[in-house]
Amino acid sequence: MPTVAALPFDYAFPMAGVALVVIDMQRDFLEPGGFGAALGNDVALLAPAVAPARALLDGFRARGLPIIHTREAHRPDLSDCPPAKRRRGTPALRIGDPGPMGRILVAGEPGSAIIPELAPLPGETVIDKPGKGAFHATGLSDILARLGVTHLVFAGVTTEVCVQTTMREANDRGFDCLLAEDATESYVPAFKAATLAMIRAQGAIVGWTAPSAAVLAALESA
Ligand code: TIU
Repeated sequence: MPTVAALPFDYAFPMAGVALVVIDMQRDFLEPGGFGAALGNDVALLAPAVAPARALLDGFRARGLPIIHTREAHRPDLSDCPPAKRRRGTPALRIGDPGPMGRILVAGEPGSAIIPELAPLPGETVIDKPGKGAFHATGLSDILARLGVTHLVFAGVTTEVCVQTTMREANDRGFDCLLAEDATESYVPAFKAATLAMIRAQGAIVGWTAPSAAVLAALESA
């Protein structure tokens, strides 16, 4: 089996059972004028994850391996947005409000799109999710079961919010999960570092972490 030099120890995965999950690499989080900026964040902090995420996409695409893209995006009528989520905090713009990239965090609006560099290709799965975790109120479990997937490699944003939540959901569902360290970013660098540490603590209590190059090296060895 291909084996990634990972922390806290090697991560082996079957080629027939691995998928790449790219979390929420949307204009709403990575560009000015979207949800991330409305919450008061410096969106430029997420940019370093783009090239490593693209390298992982290229590696999985070259081998015909399954790829799942997620978007945090609500229905236009906000029927899948809990009022508590919309009320939370004192953002400049709330979910559903009109902004420079269309309505904030609403499916089909320009801000909801995945950034062009990481745009899904035909045949790749795209999941709109109303929560931070990608398993909550989506068909992701069924999709992965149909594909026979047991091992998930994660990239995307933000590390401690949607990526970590989804990894924890996946871990509880029995998947072996690895987070590509350089293909994820946070608006709060200390939170990224803490998340990587807590994922792999206690003997991979949530999963593994490794540089994207180590994942690609394992794919190449297969
Ligand atoms: N605010 C923040 O860091 N993240 C989110 O709201 N969503 C995702 O992480 N995708």
